[in-house]
Amino acid sequence: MLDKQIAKLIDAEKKRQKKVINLIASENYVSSDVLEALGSELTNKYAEGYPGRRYYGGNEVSDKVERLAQERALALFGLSPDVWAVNVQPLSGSPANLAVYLALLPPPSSYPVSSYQPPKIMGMSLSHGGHLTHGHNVSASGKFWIQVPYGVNPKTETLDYEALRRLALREKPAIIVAGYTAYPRVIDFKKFREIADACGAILMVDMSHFAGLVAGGAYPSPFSAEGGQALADVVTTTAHKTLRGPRAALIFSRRDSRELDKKIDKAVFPGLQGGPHLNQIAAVAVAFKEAGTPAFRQYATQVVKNAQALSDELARLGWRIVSGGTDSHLLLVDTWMNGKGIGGKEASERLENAGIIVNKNTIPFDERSPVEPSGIRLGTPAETTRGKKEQDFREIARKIDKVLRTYIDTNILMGTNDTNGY
Ligand code: DSN
Repeated sequence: MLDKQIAKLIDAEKKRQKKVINLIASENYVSSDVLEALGSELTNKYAEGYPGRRYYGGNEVSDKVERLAQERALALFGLSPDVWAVNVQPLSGSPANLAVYLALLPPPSSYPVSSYQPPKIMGMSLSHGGHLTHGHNVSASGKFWIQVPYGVNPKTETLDYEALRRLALREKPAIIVAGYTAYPRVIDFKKFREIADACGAILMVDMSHFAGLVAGGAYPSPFSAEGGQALADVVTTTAHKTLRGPRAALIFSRRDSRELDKKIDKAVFPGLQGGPHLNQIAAVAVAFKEAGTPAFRQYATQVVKNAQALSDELARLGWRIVSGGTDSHLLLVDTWMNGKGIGGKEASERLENAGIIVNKNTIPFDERSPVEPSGIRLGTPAETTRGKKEQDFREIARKIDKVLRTYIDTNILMGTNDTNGY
């Protein structure tokens, strides 16, 4: 590369990634084929529109790339193109979710001004593990529409489907969103389907975090239940988390008389985006071919086993694991433990100094703030890609324990256990 400054920074980041233990639950390491597709000449091309319906000439290759990505996306999740459509153009997860709302929730202009009530999006609160785009008021999803927030049961720290049903029947949301960024347990999509049917809502599943586990058969499918029962109406996902692809997102929608797919296509382009990033779409196609292999199935199973080993060992060492464990690629550790431990911010900083990268995270019913929360979120996808197994994760748990205990013991000795301003 002629640009030495950027070359140096890329090299520094490459070295940093190699050196650390990466436990960020939403990160992964892509293959060199994915990188090659991302860095290809496809980045030079404008292809506004959809295959066969572009606004620029010269798109015969673009059409093939996009169609191949669509075919592979449907095949990866065992979906028939007669039943499901997929849009592979969203640039990332937040715009994908926004496109769904834009497509399916009636805009103010369709009502007389005096009678307009913004439609409701029922989504999990950020502090319980939801995502900003599930209706939080700092995101466009909570500014243009109204969030009906839900959370977990205070005792079990897991979803309480009866409480969800009552809330949905009372609030009558237009869309119910399932699928979270910091919820370690499996989601009962059948129960969500029943709740959505009971209140007439569209069921949207944001499977960004666990999509790779679904593809690898290590987590329940949000598309349909065993026996073929239809579950979600719309499924969004990013490609770069457990799916181990490039930064990108996709929207799957059920084909029926509601024409969800047509509305979603229009919302993505021209509603929200211009030209698709073809290099990114090609890289998605590459990643999805990789994710369809037996090796990826083994990877997905190992990701979950590793998270369980990490969780069990931390629990054995005395740490409180939110909900008592994990069924997925991530776990939440209550490091604060009512003031007897260490705040999440401090914990993540101490761990980073020791070469272990995690993120601070609120825990359900957190009494501290999102900037100084009570916990940390740990995930196993990235280190599992590097070949780590259960014994490696038990070792990582012991390292985490040692770093955090050293800090706590030092501060208790100094009588300054609480350094987070509480
Ligand atoms: N930032 C992602 C995560 O870490 O979960 C979600 O967008």
